[in-house]
Amino acid sequence: MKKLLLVNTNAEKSPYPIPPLGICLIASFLNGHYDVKIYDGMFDEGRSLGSVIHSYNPDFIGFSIRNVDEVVPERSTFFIQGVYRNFIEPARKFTTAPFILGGSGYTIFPREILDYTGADYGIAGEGEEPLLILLQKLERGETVTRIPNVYARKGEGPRKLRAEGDYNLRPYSEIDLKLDFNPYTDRGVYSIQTKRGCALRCLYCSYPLLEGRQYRLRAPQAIVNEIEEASERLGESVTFEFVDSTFNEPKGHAEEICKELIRRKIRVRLRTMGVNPRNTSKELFGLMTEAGFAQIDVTPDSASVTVIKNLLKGFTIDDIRRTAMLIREFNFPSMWFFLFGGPGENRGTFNETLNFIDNFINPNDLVYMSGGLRIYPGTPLFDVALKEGFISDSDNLFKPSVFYFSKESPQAVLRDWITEACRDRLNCLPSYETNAPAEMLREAVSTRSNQGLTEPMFRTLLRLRREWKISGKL
Ligand code: B12
Repeated sequence: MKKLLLVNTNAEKSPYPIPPLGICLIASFLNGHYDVKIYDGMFDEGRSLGSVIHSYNPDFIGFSIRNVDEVVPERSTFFIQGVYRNFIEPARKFTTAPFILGGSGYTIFPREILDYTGADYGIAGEGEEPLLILLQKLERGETVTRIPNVYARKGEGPRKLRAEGDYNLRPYSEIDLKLDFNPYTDRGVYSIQTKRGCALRCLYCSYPLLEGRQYRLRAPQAIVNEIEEASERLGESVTFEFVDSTFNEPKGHAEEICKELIRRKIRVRLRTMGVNPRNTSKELFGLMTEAGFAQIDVTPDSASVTVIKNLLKGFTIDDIRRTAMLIREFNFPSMWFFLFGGPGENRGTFNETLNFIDNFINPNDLVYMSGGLRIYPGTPLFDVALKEGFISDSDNLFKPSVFYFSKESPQAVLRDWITEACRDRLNCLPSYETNAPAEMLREAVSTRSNQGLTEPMFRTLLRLRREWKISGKL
């Protein structure tokens, strides 16, 4: 059997180290077809990649590329540089095997990243089936053209990206059996995907491009089986995190997952990002509480009637208000995400959102405030930015600094508004300040273990932030 080495090139530890779900799913899928080994660069950061290649001697190497940049205008980290320098360039010294790229970051800039790294092939979007087809063709020495989702270094890209078939029948990731999960248990999570696809059409968002526009749901029973099996292996300390772009879309799926967890009395810690205000209800929040959700992220982006309409969010101000009231009623620790600077943003709309924060959000909950919308190719925002003359056809969007700001909220002005708003509100953080100081993080970790606190980390950090501000330490 031919050998495939899959390399996780993501070494980013903020906000916490994220286990490489994508390549673990691919490894499960290829089981029986190829001998697959995973090299996890999260903690080793490429240091022993050369010796792994030397001893394993793979026939093919796949590199997973998750992040391109931080999506924060004030930070210019360009992750692809590190991916090349720490993984791809050194690996080339040890082997002539074909290099195949994939991952969400790769999918946004497939041609650019192939050119930047000099790799042989790239797969945009879901990796499982296209990778199997590509490997089989390579093994047979056939020419690689027109495989869906596959880019070749030389030659055309695929005509049309397609989303794959029945996601429900896929084997589980079994992340902890594929790599050393111990370093992730500290602050990390076990990632679970409940579906693929996003049918929403938010102006700036890349998710539908990455996952397709059609929902492909996994059966609640399979999701709960996966959680149960992993929790039996890993014990109670692990938190399961749903990584769906939007957890509660389409309506009913999240409810069914919670019901299955409750019915089978699975007692685990759960958290999720991407609670969309559109389909929140008393029933959903009640079920999430009973199922064991310890924390949720809510992502309205704005609470201005004009801006949410312009961002094509598909929900109304009433949906956001109802969500905030439900969160207070159920006392759900929540992180809120607001994104300012979209089309139509001005001082008035900014104030509308601030009023919402003041009147509806629990002061013990965290509010992230970002300014500027990253412009990705293929999104409706790209067309708006082009039409407004904000970018031109020849601009290189691959650079980590291409953001949209409305005419009435340019970058410097918006930054002042956000800084001032956060100064007066201790639970609000600007996106360029979201990393807690190392000393605060250490104190939070020791307070939590001394006092046996099980509250979400952000609540402990918020309390410390208040204490440090009052005592003048911050
Ligand atoms: C969930 C999520 C988070 C969660 C992670 C929680 C967790 N437990 O994993 C949180 C909120 C913490 C987070 C944080 C960040 N995120 Co995030 N996140 C996502 C999201 C919504 C889903 C990722 C996921 O797990 N998908 C499910 C898995 C199964 O898919 P996958 O890994 O992509 O793998 C598939 C394919 O990509 C492919 N594939 C993967 N690897 C390989 C390798 C090969 C060889 C092949 C052939 C194929 C292949 O096949 C896989 C299976 O089909 C994506 C957007 C999206 N819809 O993809 C953004 C996304 C990945 N995040 C992004 C970013 C930027 C970040 C942050 C840097 C933001 C910040 N400033 O803090 C951090 C980085 C964190 C870190 N340590 O790396 C960007 C990355 C692109 C970019 N612009 O750089 C994305 C794409 C969102 C966006 N803006 O468009 N994120």
